[in-house]
Amino acid sequence: MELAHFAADAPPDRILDAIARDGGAIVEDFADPATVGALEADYRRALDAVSWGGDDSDDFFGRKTKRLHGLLEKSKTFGNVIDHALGHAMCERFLRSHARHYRISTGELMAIGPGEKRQMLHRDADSWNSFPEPRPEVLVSVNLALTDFCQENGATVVVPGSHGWPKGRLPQDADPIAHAVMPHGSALLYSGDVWHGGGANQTVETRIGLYWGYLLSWLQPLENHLVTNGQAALEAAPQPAQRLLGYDRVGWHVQP
Ligand SMILES: O=C(O)CCC(=O)C(=O)O
Repeated sequence: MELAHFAADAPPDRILDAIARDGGAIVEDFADPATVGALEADYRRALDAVSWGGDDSDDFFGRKTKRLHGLLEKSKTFGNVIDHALGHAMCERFLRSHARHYRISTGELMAIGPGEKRQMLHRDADSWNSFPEPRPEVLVSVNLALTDFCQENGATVVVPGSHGWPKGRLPQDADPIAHAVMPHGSALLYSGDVWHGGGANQTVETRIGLYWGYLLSWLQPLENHLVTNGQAALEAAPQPAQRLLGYDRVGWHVQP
């Protein structure tokens, strides 16, 4: 099974309809080559400084995976890429009926190294799991491929349609899965409710994905961006990025 693929200039509603139907879709050329090149160079430098697995190492976080946070401080290009028209369009469609604003919950660079096993399937929105059902959509996410993603090197595994499953239904081996196979510069856009996970990497190369998730503004982001990035990086960021990273005064006064 495959997720729908779109060119970056496809009508946004077609992309959003596919996400609503399948729980995820792939957009090619989501970021231009200069942006992808800058992000890759900055994060490869930062990746060299951390060890595989790290303190969080377990079957979920991965023993042959490297993860980075504080992504704005490590690359100012992060502040541009999160302010993406399709990211905003996803939020308008899936989040805005439940909130006046949305912001980034966490930015995470996920580098899946050679020999990494397939990650357990999970739903990102389960980080905010105390809602009565049916719960509103709380999170929509982007995983931007900084290297090519293929089935052999750990392309994200998605269970299409599973974002609509009732609470308590768990993925079974017989459920069809899709691998988010895509060239670098493409992005997997997906619902916080869709079951998914990192794929196994059976190659000798590292697969690098740049993740960020847009969250309803009245929920607690997983990352405290001021702590992970520091004030100087946030001060230097463009205003839309500051706002998305919670470095603004929204909420101090009533907005029309
Ligand atoms: O790296 C990926 O493809 C997805 C990983 C993931 O979903 C996670 O670590 O939460």
